[in-house]
Amino acid sequence: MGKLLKNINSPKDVKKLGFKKLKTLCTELRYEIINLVAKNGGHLSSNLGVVELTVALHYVFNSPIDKIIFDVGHQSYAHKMLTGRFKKMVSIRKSGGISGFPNPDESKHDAFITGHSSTSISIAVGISRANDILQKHGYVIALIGDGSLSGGLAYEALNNAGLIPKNFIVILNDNKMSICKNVGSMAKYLSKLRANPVYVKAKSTIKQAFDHIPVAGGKIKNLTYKTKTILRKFINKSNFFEDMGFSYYGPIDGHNINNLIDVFNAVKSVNRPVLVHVDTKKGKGYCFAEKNPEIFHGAPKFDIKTGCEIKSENTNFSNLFGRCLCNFANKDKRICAITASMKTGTGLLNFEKKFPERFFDVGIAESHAVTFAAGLASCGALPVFAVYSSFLQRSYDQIIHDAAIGNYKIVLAVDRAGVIGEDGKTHQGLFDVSFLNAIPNVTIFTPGFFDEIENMMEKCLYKTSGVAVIRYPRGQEGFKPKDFISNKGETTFCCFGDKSSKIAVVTYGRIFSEVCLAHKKLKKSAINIFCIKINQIKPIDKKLVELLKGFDNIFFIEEGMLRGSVAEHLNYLLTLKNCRAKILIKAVNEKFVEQGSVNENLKLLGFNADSISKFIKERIL
Ligand SMILES: Cc1ncc(C[n+]2csc(CCOP(=O)(O)OP(=O)(O)O)c2C)c(N)n1
Repeated sequence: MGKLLKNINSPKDVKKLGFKKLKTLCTELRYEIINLVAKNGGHLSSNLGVVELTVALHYVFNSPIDKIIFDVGHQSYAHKMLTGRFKKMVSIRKSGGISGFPNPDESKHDAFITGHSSTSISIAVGISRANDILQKHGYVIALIGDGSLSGGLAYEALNNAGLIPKNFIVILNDNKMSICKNVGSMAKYLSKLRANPVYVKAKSTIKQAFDHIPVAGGKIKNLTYKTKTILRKFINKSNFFEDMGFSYYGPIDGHNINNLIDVFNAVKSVNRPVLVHVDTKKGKGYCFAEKNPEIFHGAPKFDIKTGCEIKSENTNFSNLFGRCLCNFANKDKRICAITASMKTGTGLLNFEKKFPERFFDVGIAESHAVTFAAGLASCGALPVFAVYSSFLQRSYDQIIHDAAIGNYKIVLAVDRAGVIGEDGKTHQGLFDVSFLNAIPNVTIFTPGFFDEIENMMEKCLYKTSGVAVIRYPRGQEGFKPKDFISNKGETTFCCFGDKSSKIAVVTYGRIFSEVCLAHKKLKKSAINIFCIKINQIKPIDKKLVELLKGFDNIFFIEEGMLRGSVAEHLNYLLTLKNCRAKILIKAVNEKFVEQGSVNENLKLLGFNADSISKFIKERIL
């Protein structure tokens, strides 16, 4: 396989192919994408859905002069293969390898870095305006999914984009899915557009329709092929996108490459912003992904023949959190759960089944989720918003302005805290502690072991006021020494190791397991350390500061950013107490952490047992 692909070094080579060969190219791309994701894991369904779309874009437009911006960017594998990276794709998502998302450092054809959703139209508006100011030429094309169109940023951008005079194209890739089935009024509206009998039955030709479009220098004539697709504009003039200042075309069949090419060619000449509504199937061409696009949205390695995961995850923090929340919700009818399009990843599937009237999927709308939660709380409900650390970044002002200032009781269950592995720098969960640390009326709990979740959840729900945060990593708990007494997260901090030691090693969350392993290693070199695990990192218990005052060496190991860290704050509190200990902090400083497995990331950052013991050994007084 890959006969054509092997010879494609840039989009110029795509343009040389005839229509028949373009179809073969699509087949090759699908084959390669399936094989690649089966081996490396990655975003399968979304990539299979945009193969024809991507080929058509590179056939018609002229990247990198024309800029193609992929929203989220998880669907850019075919684009990468067509832009000189086919042979390097084996390294996708691996340490030092090709990114699973667009990355301008990797190729001039990746117009902009993406990873979080709903940014593409804003980016495109910026590029388009810059082109005007700097008198540069070229089309700007934003590719956005129907799921990402549930994010507020997309509407702010549409609001600005409607006035752009030309060369501005939004392609709405409508596969009816976010990660799960798409939700909300816009999803319903799109289904109405798709279900319109004109789309389904029309026999008109594109030529007939395009004859009416005002273009530079007259009307488009002589389009050569016939298709059932007709431009909806002429059948139903009133539609949301038209009202926002766009010329709307579609829906068109996103797997018919000839159609796509003709429509893209035609809209090039429209002197208004254009929105092309493309109907695609998530997982197209791989039966298991077509049947179950959600499982193959972000898939671990799998067996191609059976579609089964090679390594499935057992009990993990996310599903334990979900179970625990259900138990509390059984007893307390005020409790509701909120997700921003991540119900499976955050462990809320059972909650949805058991308490559908108290479950809210708000779409990819993290900012709204927090303010919505504050609104619920203001009237006596007890909302829990489960969200990945990285996506919580979207809600910063809402946490301060809408929840914390009013001291409303909302719970943030912050999943994927810490390094997250293969998705890389756009998805790392390394900032939440720093940005939450600055906000008054916020309490933060950090379980490192499964048996701590319940107590900490209870504290979040009933024993704190204001914004209560419980943050935990992806996956399993780490090493737990047999003689470690955790108090199941009841205390604000707990300890392990040699009480008479003058060396304290302070940490929280999963890194405590690495510190305990380092304790074992150091013991072999006759170095005894006292390990402290903080369970409540904000506010810090005064008793912890008193305890730490008695040590000669204090090491803080923190899987998060240095600035705004717990270590930085504890250091400050110790200075106020005239503590004379030598204090050293290991945290992430002034860098974005690249992709790699979690273990590779932890090692690279110096957070695994080997690095921690070395760090301590080399620096003790
Ligand atoms: C701000 C933000 N929240 C959540 C996510 C996680 N996420 C990645 S892809 C995706 C679904 C996107 O749906 P859509 O735009 O329709 O693209 P599709 O995968 O269906 O092609 C979600 C929720 C994200 N990337 N960014």
